[in-house]
Amino acid sequence: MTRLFENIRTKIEAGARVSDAEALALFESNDLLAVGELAALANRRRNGDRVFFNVNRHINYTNLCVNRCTFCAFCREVEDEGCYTLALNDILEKAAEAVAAGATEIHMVGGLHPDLPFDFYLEMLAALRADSPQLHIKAFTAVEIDYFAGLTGQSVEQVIDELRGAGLGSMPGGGAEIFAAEVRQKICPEKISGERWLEVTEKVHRSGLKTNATMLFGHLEGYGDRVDHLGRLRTLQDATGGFQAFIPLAFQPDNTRVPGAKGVGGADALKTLAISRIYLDNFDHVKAYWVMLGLKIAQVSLAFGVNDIDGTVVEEKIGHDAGAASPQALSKEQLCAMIRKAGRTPVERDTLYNELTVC
Ligand code: V47
Repeated sequence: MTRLFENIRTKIEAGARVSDAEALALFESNDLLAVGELAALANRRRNGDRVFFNVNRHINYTNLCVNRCTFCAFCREVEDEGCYTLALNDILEKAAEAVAAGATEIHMVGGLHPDLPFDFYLEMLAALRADSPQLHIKAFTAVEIDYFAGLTGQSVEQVIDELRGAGLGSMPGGGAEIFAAEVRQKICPEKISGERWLEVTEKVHRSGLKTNATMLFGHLEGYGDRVDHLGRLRTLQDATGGFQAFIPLAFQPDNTRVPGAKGVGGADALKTLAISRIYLDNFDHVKAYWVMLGLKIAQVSLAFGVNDIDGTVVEEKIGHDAGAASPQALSKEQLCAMIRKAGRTPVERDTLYNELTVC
């Protein structure tokens, strides 16, 4: 094991790439602190001691979804109690509240609604841009883009062009789940394949839009599936350079239908964040999404290679419907204090990682 850590340290110092076999060996290691130290080294060389956050607001415009992913506690069918679709005015009001609270971004995703036409999404973007031009709209995922292409009969490229024309600024990293087909088939059988997610994302990057990438972990996948997932992202990033941040999402099991899944422990969460930092040498940012990790693990992860702690969020449904114990919102001051108390320098950023203020 010591030899493994020495070899990886040498690679990090030389700017050389860690192999899949080495990443797997790190997952299989129980020396959490040694893994974390390597990740902290990789991050320090790239990002110094600064840690990013942003002031944002999530808006989930609908929870109606034609897919029935077993890991998802958020989605509903039309006849289900608790299903909703926000009216355009409500969406605009939430965005206006975000502006008043100093937000620079809205993060908008929703279910694959059975009936809403593509024009609804174009109108929503255009109205948001007209009403709140100072907000960057980060919305939809490769899953929605593929769905819109199917709805309209247009190519993925045409769909992206129209969304961009209406105000789309970038895309979050959701819908990636785990690419490995056998597990994907069990947790989201109707969702587009991992290959299709990567293909659509490549087209989004080629159109000039930045995206993030996620990995849902702690359900039925094994370490090999995680390494496979990271490997496919690293390969696509080599080709396009279009990913900004990688966000491992810790699975929340409540109200879901994944047999036997128990959720993610702190050690596994920290190890996964750390190995992501070590392996993804072509990603600038690894983000700890505090909603799924909890505040304490998110803060500790700053010593395990993480350099971004996401945002103020304000209203979160996907994780909380599945039992996330984190708060709904954090203030800018709380985020700054979390980062400062971990001995790091908090930097407010915008969606595209322009630095706004050090707090
Ligand atoms: O795509 C669904 C995941 C994602 C559960 O790009 C679950 O900046 C845990 O993608 N337990 C949506 N995770 C959230 C997302 C995201 C969040 C924050 C920042 C960014 C970004 C992206 O949440 C879904 C799915 O992978 N998810 N159900 C669950 N039970």
